[in-house]
Amino acid sequence: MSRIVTVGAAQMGPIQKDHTRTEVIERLITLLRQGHQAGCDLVVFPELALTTFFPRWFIDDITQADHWYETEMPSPVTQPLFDEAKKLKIGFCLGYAELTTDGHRFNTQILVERDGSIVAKYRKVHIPGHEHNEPDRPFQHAERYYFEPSMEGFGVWKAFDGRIGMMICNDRRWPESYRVMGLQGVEMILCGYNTPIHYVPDPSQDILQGFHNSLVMQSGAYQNGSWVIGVAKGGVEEGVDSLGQSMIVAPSGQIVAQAFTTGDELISARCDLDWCAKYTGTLFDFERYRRPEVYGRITSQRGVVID
Ligand code: CDT
Repeated sequence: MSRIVTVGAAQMGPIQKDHTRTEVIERLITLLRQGHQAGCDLVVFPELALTTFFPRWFIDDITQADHWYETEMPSPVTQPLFDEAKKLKIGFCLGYAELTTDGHRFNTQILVERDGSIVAKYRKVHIPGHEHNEPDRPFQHAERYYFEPSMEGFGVWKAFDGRIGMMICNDRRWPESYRVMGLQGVEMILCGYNTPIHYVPDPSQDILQGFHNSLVMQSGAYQNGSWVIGVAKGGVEEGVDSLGQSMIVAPSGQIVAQAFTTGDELISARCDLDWCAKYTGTLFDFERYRRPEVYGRITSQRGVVID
């Protein structure tokens, strides 16, 4: 038996500050059409796919940043993407900045089914970077100023004839993200990212960005017997170079498709969701082999405690 979902990882090149939403939506629709040509059931777009990565600038009055956020989804400007996807019978996953009616700001990703219905909304859990202006940096990574962390955590939803989970960028570096979804039987995890090559707090990590990216997604896939779809917004955006290397990772931990540019590029793979059971039914049979009785520290403490 096999349950095949053909997935497109729709990597994007940079979105500069003066690019309009309408221009960006046109690019997304082009990628969606490429996905249709490749026979995709689902196309995954990056984190903050509608705008430039605005947390690289700090502003004292956050309301001056409201224009980077979406207050409704779909909206008049994003509706053409929903319409085209429905017409092509392709689902999609889209990352964007969300401003709620009661004033909360989240880094959000939605999952849309082939019939155009929004089946799930995920809000980023692990918010990296800093809260305050750090003027000595070459660029800011003030996500902790612009977004509050989700209190909803990691869900898994029935969609695309399988069990689909989502995470966003920095979430992929944390094994807990994958495991919480693994414990809900996840079969495919969708993850958009914006990863600057230059890591200001420790530049020795710059050369390792690609290695760390594949390291975490390949191990997360393998250790939880899940497909992982990692999708970048790469290239030089407003002077900041960001990692491409979007990839589709099998439950074996193997990379089955990978982007070779840092621009708009669609890669795809036929993902057999039944392949997950080869891992979750053997080495990673959680019910048989996990030892939650000795994992208490994982949820009872946050930082390191030295006895
Ligand atoms: N967007 C995002 O989460 N980027 C982070 C950069 C970490 S450095 C502040 C990432 O983990 O790739």
